[in-house]
Amino acid sequence: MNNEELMLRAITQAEKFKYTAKPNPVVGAILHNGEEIISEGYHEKYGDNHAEINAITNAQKYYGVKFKRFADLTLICTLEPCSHVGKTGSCAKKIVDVGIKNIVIGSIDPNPKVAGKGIKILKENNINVAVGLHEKLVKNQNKYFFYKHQNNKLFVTLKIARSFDGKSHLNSNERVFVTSESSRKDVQLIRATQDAILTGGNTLRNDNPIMNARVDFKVNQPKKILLTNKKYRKDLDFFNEDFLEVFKSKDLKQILNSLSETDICSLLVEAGPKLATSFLEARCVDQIILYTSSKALGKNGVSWFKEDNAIENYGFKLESSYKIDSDTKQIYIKDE
Ligand code: AOF
Ligand code: ZN
Repeated sequence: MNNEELMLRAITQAEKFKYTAKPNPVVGAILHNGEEIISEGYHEKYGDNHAEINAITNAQKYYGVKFKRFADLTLICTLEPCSHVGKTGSCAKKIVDVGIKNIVIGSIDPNPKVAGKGIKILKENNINVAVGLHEKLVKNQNKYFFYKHQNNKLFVTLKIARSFDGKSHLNSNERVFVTSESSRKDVQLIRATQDAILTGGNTLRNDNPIMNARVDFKVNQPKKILLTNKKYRKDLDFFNEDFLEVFKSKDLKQILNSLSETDICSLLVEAGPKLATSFLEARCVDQIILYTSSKALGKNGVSWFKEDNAIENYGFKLESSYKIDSDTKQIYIKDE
């Protein structure tokens, strides 16, 4: 197996941990001697060891058996080894300490805490470093992480579920399911991919939502954020251990800026028509996921938007369209 094949393997295997590593990137590392893989390591869970540390620890079991010196091995890393001491130690320093001399990296880490500093440490210690093998795949695999650090803001997705006649809910606030069970299951999968979910006081009061990802696999649950300047009950399920913060301000840009100081990269907005419209008007949305039911809510329904074609009016274009039972799911992205 050559470096390219092993990089593809590291990328593919790292993908398994995309729901548990987030909001961190998924990262894979493989140590090989040109003929065989000595060890592999992955960043399996947010807060746990980084990929390189796992690969080095796993290799140490074969020290003197499968290899004599780390200097005889090549390390494949999908992402630049970190320079900082975060929740665990610095990967670049560990690589220097064990004496690895050859490294192939997929992409530079865009996180300003690292961004080239890891590679600098490696080079200063006379390690051969090659960067850029399957860089695009690594960037795509960690889309939200790269978007955040390259644009200095979160990637914001707005979810809308509407009836055939463009309504969100009944004006009596009586709870009705607008879209099908399969569409609602799909929303759970979307939640599982996100670092945080934001909702407003009206949704909290009317629906009493838990706003977690109810899926049958392990997830580092999205952090929950509430936007309201009115009173709310604090004994609701929403305020469990994944609850992060309540914002009273109406300044959405400022709220998003303050969230981007945390390690959150992606945000799902699941709110009612008023807050959804505020996000769109403030141009704070990168993507809209729209579920449309085949059923109408009629004259007692509350409309999402004033005009039927509102999404295009906010500067979005249709990217893809799917059928879910009798509903449709459409993804809109910014028309730039
Ligand atoms: C690596 N290897 O496997 C990963 C890296 O909070 P911490 O200490 O876990 O650090 C998280 C940051 O480290 C993350 O934002 C990204 O810049 C980098 N991720 N780096 O060397 C890894 N997952
Ligand atoms: Zn690291």
